[in-house]
Formats: sequence, C-alpha cells, structure tokens
Amino acid sequence: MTYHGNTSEDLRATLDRLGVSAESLNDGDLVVTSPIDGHELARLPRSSEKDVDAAIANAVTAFDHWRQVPPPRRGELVRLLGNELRAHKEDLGRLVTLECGKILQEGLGEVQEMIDICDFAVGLSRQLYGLNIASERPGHRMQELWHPLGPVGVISAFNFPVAVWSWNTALALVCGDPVIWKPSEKSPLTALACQQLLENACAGFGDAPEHLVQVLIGEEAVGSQLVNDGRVPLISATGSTAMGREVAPAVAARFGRSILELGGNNAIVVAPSADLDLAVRATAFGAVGTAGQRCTSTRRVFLHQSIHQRAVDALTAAYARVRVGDPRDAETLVGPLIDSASLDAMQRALTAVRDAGGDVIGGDRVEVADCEDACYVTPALALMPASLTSVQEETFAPILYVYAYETLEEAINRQNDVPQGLSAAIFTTDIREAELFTSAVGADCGIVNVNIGTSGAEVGGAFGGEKATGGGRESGSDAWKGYMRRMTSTVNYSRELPLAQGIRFDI
Ligand code: UN1
Repeated sequence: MTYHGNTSEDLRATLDRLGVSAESLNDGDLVVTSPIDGHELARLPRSSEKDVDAAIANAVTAFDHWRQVPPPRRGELVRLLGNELRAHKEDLGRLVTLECGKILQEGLGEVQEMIDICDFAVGLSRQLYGLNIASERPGHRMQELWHPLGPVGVISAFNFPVAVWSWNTALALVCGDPVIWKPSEKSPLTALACQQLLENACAGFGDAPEHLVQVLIGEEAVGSQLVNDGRVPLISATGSTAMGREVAPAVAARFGRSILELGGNNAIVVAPSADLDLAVRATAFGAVGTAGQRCTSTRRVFLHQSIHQRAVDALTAAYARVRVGDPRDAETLVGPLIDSASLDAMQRALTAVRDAGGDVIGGDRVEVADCEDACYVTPALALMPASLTSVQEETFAPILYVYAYETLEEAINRQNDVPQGLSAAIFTTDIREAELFTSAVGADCGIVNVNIGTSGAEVGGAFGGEKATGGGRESGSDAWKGYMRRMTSTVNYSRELPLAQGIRFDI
C-alpha cells in the first residue's frame, strides 16, 4: 500500500481551508488521532458540566427567538448552509477521510448527503403540512398544527460524522428548533468544521439568534448530561444498541422524546432468478464499503443453494480485487478500521466463526510502513455451516457471514431472526418473491430493497429501523414530524355548543 504522508500536516491545511483556526486545537487533553496512520491530530478541551449547562440555557433562549421566525425564512438559513457545503465539499470530505478513515469517494458522498438534506429541508420549510380533519360537529373546523418543539440534542457516531448531524440539523432548523451536538469523541474535528460552516451561513443570514447550533466536545458524560436534562425535549442518538439501551429509558423517564438509530444486522437474500452480477457487486459494496463500518453495512448474505457455489466463487474473486490501503489513494476501496478495539472485535468474531466450524477467507491484518498504529485488514468472508443459526451481534468491521438457504420462507425467517431490524434486500427477478419480501410477512426492517443492496440509502426516504435498531426515523419522508409538537385544534364558529360523542350536558 502507498502511504500518502503525514496526516497531521494534511489536516492542518484542510482545516485551514475550512476556516477552522488551528490555535484552539491543542488546548485540551482529548486526544484525536487519525486512523490512517495513528498520528495525533489534535488535543481538544472537553466541555465541562458547566459548559453543557450553559449550552442548554443558551439553546432555550435561542429557541424563544427562532420559533417565531417564519419557516420559509428559517429555510433560508439552511439554504445558505447548503451553499457552504457545496463550496467546501472537497475539504470537508477530505477531513472525514483524515479523521474517520473513509475513502475520499465516501467522504465526498457523505457531504453530498448533507447537501441533499439541506435541499430537502429548504423545500420542507414551505410545507410542514398539517391535516384538516372532518369534524363531527356542525359549525366546527378541526385542524392539526405543527409547532417548534425546542432544543434538540444530537448524539452522533464516528462512522457518519457529518451526514447524521446534517439530517438532524437541517430538519430541526426549519422546524424551529436549536441544536446541541455531541459528536463522537473519535470525530470531533469534523464537528468543529461543520460548526464553522454553519456560522458562515448564520453570518450571511444576518439575524439568526446566537447559539442556535452548538457543539459540545467530550465522551459519554457530556451525552448523558444532555440526555438527562428536561430542557432538551428531543434526543436524536445514533450509535450502538448498548448506547440506545441507556439513552431510551433515561429520556423516557423525563417524558422526553428520542429518535434512536442503533445497530443493524443487515442481510441480502440472493434468489435463484437473481442477476448474479448485480447481486455480487451490491453485496461486496455493502459488506466491504466504509470498511464494514456503516450501520447499513451488509453483514449476512443468504444464497439460494442452487447458486450458492457460483455466488461464493464470484464473491471470493471480487474480494481478491479489493484494494485495502490509505483512503486518500484513489485506488483504495477499503480504508482502515477506526481503532484497535475494532480490530480486536473483528478478530474475536472471526475466531468464533472458526470455532463454530465455519471457514474464513480474508480478515488478515495488513501491515503498512509508517502506519504501525493503524488497523488495516482485508475484508473477510465467513462461510457458515448450514446448521448454524444466524449470527446475532453486529461487529462493526468488514465481515460477511455467508449462508445457504432452500426456500424463500426460510430465508425470510432467518433474515428476521436477529434482534436488529435496520435494512434488508433481496436480489430476484421473480415478482412474487420481490413482493413477498417487501410485504407484511416479509423482511421486518425499516429499509427493505429489491435489487439494490442494504447500504447507501437516499436522503428522501425515512431512515431508521425496527426492534433493537431503535425505531427512530430521520432524514426524509415525514421524519420532520419528530422535531415538532403536534397540536390538534378545533374551532367552533357556530353559536351552539354541541358536545362530541353526542353527549347532552344541560347546565
Ligand atoms: C450510518 O451508518 O449511520 O444508508 C448511516 C447509508 C447511508 C447512511 C448510513 N446513507 O448507508
């Protein structure tokens, strides 16, 4: 692999172009390193308990102003943010690569997702439709009104360090809500860059309230303070199922609202009639793309027994062509894992496959000169014995568990027989199979695709999943409703007072 040189120098230049001052980057003790070569990138100060408290108080004040700004005007701020993102797409994408190890194409794709959600939200700012509902009473009008909710706490993960923030922020802003963001402690620099771009947009906007969008840097303690504070009516949290298990009850205990986007265990079913070339390419992209570190990554593939061997051969050949290396290299398809804990988890999972009688192809560590502290691996195919139940845990690494199946009902049952329910896909040219898979008795996930893979969802659809994935929906469709307060309002314009349900109450 070719190493493209010191990441900290690359980082300084990139941050400089993004307008983030280098001065504040060494004032603290939260050490940020690049997964590309393990070099230290920054030492950031952590937000203290007092800082978090002040940020929440500031957000409450900003809310009082922002909720009174007409939604299309709020959309103007998001339009300006979209422009900033367009102007800085290359640099922000590169920063994602430097801090998170995604290949440049995927860093750019992530920023494109941000631009797309801004466009979506700008359009939404002239909609935010409520229903008119037929009233059962004469001379009455019943209507649903949507009002701003209040400060939104966003907790995000390292793997989509900027897009997840933008899904939440673009919607929250047009809905009239301030945002307080706690990015992953593994990717705080991309957060500082987003904050800078947002501030540029605010400067162009003119009269946005101060502290409309804020960033807090730190670990779990910071997130937990946000989660437990009753002044933050909505917590939108992306991360592991274990994290969601702590966040959900804490927010519920104070009757707050949460949008949870947690682990996935996504499967592709390849049916006998499938276009095998499409199926193999989609499976490989889903499983090895982003080094298997997407919540939508393909973790399992169920191959019909009639095409099992052909598909395994094609996958093995595709895996052999995958270039692992410095994600800044245009030839690279798989960059590093985020850290050594990830590498350990991957090795443990592969040992478990071998212990269970499975065969592992790949999954070897790739040593790179000058990058001894980085964790590069070849993606792994885990060929599983037919007798085994499907793996239940999500390992955030490029491992694809390969199973054979006999009937579609069996494949659907096995796809569903895991705690998570984010994304599933079928490759088939048989319309009956496709329809069954997406039907009420088909895959039980929030995202179910036909002839495309499990990852790479467009922003226009609602994003999220069922069961241990947390049930939340972000991004497109009507996910905006999660960021607003619904009011049912009935107006009586008659001179009578008829009661609902026909009740007579003569007083
Ligand atoms: C995530 O991994 O947290 O559908 C989000 C996808 C991307 C988003 C992934 N649009 O793969």
